[in-house]
Amino acid sequence: MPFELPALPYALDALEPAISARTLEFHHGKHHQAYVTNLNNLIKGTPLESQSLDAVIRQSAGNAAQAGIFNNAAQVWNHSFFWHSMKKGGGGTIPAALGKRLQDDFGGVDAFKQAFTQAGLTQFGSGWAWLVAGTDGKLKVVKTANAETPLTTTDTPLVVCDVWEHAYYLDYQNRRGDFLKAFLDNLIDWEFAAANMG
Ligand code: MN3
Repeated sequence: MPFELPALPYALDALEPAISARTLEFHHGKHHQAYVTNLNNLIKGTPLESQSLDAVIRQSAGNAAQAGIFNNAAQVWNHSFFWHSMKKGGGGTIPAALGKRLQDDFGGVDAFKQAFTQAGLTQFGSGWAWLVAGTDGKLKVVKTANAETPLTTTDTPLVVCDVWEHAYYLDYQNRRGDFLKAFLDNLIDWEFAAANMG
């Protein structure tokens, strides 16, 4: 059964003004859809067709002959995770358990935001900024290039921000830092991040 574009967990205009309906329309309806379509075309008639998305990502990772499959599969997964990393009225109260971890592992919410912003700003070219939990249980910020995803590592992703230009260019032009500030202050779904701590 081919993979399908998951519906957005909110209306196209739900994240305005931080992210416009026009950006979401293109980002979800065109970019995310294209990754789904490309993936389905690439795995058609192969054994990967019957695998889960996670399995396709893990099996194609690091295999140069399957770079196209990996890139599209990982981008399908990363974008679905990104939509759920945000909500209307996000950036509010942090669940106590997560707040304590941010305090213990970063020195506080502001220090976390600074580290996350720095990761997003210094990801040269296209990529992603993530809050993850390591196998030692400690929270940390990582950045990945292009389609790379913590799914292929031992880290557990908690929340992500897409820093590809298509994520913010219509609303912020070249101002990636302003987009990251809006993500952290007005969009981030702390409950989603906390739930992913397990
Ligand atoms: Mn994107």
